Parts: sequence; structure tokens; C-alpha cells
Amino acid sequence: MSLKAKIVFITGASSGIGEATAYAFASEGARLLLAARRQDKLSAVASKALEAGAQAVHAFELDVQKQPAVAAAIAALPAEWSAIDVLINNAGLSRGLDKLYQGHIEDWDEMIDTNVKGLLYVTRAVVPGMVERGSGHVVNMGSTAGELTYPNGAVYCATKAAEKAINDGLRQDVLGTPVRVTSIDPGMVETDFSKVRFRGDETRAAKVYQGITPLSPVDVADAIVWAVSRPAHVNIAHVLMTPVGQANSLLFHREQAGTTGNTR
Ligand code: 8X3
Repeated sequence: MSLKAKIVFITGASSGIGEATAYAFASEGARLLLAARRQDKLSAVASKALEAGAQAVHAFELDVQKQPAVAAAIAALPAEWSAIDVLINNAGLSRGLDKLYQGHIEDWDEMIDTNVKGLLYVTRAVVPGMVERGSGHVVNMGSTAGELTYPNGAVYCATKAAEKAINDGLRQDVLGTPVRVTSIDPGMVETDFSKVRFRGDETRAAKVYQGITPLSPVDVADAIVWAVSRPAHVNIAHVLMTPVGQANSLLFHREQAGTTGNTR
């Protein structure tokens, strides 16, 4: 299916997987609706996306945690941007790596509010239009963490398990319409994910990927574009993808150390 001139709405588009996905759709000639909290970074991504071949870009500041703002932003889209063809529910984050009984409540709230409630708010605002127009594709960002819980990550893993349930539930609820629903579930991807998790502690973040060649954001963007560009009658339900050095969320092999285990 050609992506030329399709309206692709990406949340969390200012960096990481969202940014790489913007460029991937740009090079297919799509029209991009880009949203993120950080307006300055988003503007830079918007310019690069135009250079990469996007037919047009409309970027706006959005915090998916704020339901009234999400509903208002979608309702206020200029008419030429309102018929969203593809929604990429990418905004998400992890905070902390702690035993559940020692976890920080504000970390839990931020992860649940963004990864679960934010995804729901955006979906609720966008999908009715897709159903009405009889066309659309929702891509949700899942994770190996949603398949299998790892130690000290219960709440992050719970948000991704929720994403899996929402992805599968939405696909059942749009059955009978042409709307497609896909979850892309990567393992370790080298983005700011771990820096955000450890609140800017770069040394700690670097340890996560030591001795492993992680997926790149481009690898994940490739999978998203692949899923979205299948023929209209094909629905890709899930894409579970890891680096070769990672078997699942519990087991990875670190080259230099020659160890296999689950220490993040
Ligand atoms: C990210 C995967 O294993 O780094 O969703 O938590 S992991």
C-alpha cells in the first residue's frame, strides 16, 4: 500500500523511535502530523522530515497525559489535516528500576499516565474519525516488557502489558470496519529510553546496552513502515523484535563479559 500523501500522526515524535519513524514515513512521501512535549526538538524534526521527503508537516506541542488538551488538539486540526490515515501511538517512557515495594509513586504515575492513559486518550480522539471514514491504521508501541515481566520493572512492564491488551481489544472493537491495529514490540533499542529511566545518569544508561548491539530506532521504524504498507486486507497484529543478543525481556547475552542473564 502506498504511503504517499497519507496523513501519519506520530506522538512522541521529538526523539528516538518517534523521530526515526517520522523520517521513515517522510521518505515515503507521507504528510506528517508530529506531536511531542518538547516544541524546540519537534521543530528540528519537522524541518528534517521535510528535507527527507515529507509532502507536508504540521507539528504541535502535546502532552498525551492531559486528556482535555489531547481532545482539543485533535478537534482543532485544520481541515486538511483532520483525516488521519495512520496513528502511531509512540509516546511513552520508563522511570526507575526499583523493587515494586520500594518504587516511587511519581514514577508510577508518569509511566501509567503516559504509556496507558495517554495512549487511550489519543486513540479515543482519533479512531472515531477513522471508523467514520472507513479507513485507518493504529500502530501502538509495545515492548518485550509487555510479554514477560522483568525484575525491578513491574510497573513499566505492566504498562506495556496494558498496551498489549488495549491493542488486542481495539482490534476486536473495530472488527467489521477496514481499520487495522498493530503492536510493534521491540526489546532493547538504543534511544534516550535508559537515560530517561535513570533521569540523565548516562553511565548507568550505557550499562544497559554494554556488550549488546541493540536495535536502532531505524530498525523499529522499518518494522512500522512495513506493517503499515501491507495490502489493505492484511492486518499485522504484533511484531516482536529483539537484538540477536536478546532472547526476551529476561535473557540477554553480553559479548565482552561473556555472560548470559537479565541484569539491566
Ligand atoms: C523497552 C524494552 O527491555 O529495555 O521497552 O525494558 S526494555
